[in-house]
Amino acid sequence: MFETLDPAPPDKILNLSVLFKNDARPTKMDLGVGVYKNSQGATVIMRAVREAEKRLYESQTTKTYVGMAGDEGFNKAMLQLVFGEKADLSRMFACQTAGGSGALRTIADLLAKARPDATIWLSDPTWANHVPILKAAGFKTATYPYFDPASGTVKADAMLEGLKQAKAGDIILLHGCCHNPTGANLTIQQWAPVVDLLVERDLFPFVDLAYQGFGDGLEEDAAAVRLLASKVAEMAVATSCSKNFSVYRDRVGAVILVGKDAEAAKIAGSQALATTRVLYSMPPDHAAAAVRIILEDDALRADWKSELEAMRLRMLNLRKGFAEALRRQSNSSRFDFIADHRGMFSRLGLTEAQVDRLRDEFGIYMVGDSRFNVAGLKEDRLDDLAKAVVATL
Ligand code: HCI
Repeated sequence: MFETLDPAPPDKILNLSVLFKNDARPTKMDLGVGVYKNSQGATVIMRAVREAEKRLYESQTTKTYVGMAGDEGFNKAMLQLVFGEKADLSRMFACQTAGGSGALRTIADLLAKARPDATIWLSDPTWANHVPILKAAGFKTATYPYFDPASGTVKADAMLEGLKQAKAGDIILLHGCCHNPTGANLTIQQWAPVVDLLVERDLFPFVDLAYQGFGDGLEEDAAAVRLLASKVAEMAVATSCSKNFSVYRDRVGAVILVGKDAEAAKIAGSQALATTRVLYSMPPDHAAAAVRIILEDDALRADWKSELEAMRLRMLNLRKGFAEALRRQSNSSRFDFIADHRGMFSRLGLTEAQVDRLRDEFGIYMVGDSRFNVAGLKEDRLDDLAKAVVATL
């Protein structure tokens, strides 16, 4: 049996963490996997999460199943987080999933039941795991133009032209905010014609919202999803609590579906649950319960928001500081785009050979496409890093 198998290639992003751990150099820097770190390089448990876990520990009396959709209080709270506290949720459905990746795969399987012949269009570039997840659901994929490496901005006009290649009924995967891997995002003014095009051409929006709160703020980062929901008849959103609640290993995210009306959302939701039933039966509960406790409690919610905001502002400051350090060390404005980007990542625009050199010579770890994790930067080492980058140019 197993002799027929070849070894699977390692996940390129996760594998970097292993290489980093095995590097003995004290000056090494981990700018690889998208996990938030504080200025000491630690991924701490957020204060509100700790407190919610304490309350959960003290009040929980059973570990029996919660239900197919997970924690319904969590699901409602996620809908309010994404669409706003006062939003009309009557044609929305949400169910808890095992992380944002679990939500992506569940939506992909659901869409494959509804429209197996559709093509899913992805931004060029996109998160490396999007393609295998969508292919596993049986979809053909294609790309639309997105990032212009020369300017570090989104090619908004080319994107619109590219989307015109899609056939009615095709699915368009969009990063709701904080584009991974480029950090370059459409402004809300640039979103408007994209949304209009999707409506005109009957293209189905599938939004990956993994970094809400890491870009311009919790509400601002949901603006594109909210604009879409106000204009399109149907859409799907994969959300994640991994980053904004820092609960990575506990695996919490949600599938969100918007239907033509309440009845359509209910039917689509029942098929989403039939999908998770054959994937893993029921989602894990622990951190979803913690997130629900936080979002339903005014004081805990306020504390979570303020800690999340501090994380966001730290990344923004690091962006500014790193762009300035690169300006000093390179005597050029070539890297100024880093300060304009939002979210956890930007690409330096280096070749794979230059990325290898940064790792081998300087102990600086980033993904092969020169994507770096902003939260992995150290305030007091920005010039060291900038010098190393410039040395490879
Ligand atoms: C990322 O670094 O892009 C997000 C974290 C991640 C990486 C690889 C597999 C799952 C999650």
